[in-house]
Amino acid sequence: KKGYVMRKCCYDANAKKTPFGRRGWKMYYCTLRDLVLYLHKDEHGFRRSQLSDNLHNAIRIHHALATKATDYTKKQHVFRLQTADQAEYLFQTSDSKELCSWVDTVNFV
Ligand code: I3P
Repeated sequence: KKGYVMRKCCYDANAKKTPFGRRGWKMYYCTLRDLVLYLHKDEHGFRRSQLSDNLHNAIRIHHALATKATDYTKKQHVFRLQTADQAEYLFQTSDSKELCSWVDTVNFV
């Protein structure tokens, strides 16, 4: 699965609160491949010239959990992703269908 999403970092690994200044929303082209969510600035992230940003923005989703973020009311169609290493992110998708699709894909991959 792939597509544009907005992402906000809430907690870094080991449940360490993401520092102020790195908690903003940012748009990424998100690709789920081999149990890794790759976040690229556009669709061309797997080109050789852009491969280095793969490493910085890859989220391993083995033993991760995605849930609809019904408690987050500032934006619509948002899900929360909790990873095995206790990081936490919010992702905003384009509509309710995309929201379900991302949540199911992450949880049942
Ligand atoms: C964050 C940015 C986020 C905001 C977050 C800010 O600032 O304004 O949009 O989250 O609030 O810290 P920065 O870009 O400097 O990191 P919301 O959109 O959810 O309000 P937070 O600290 O309450 O998470």
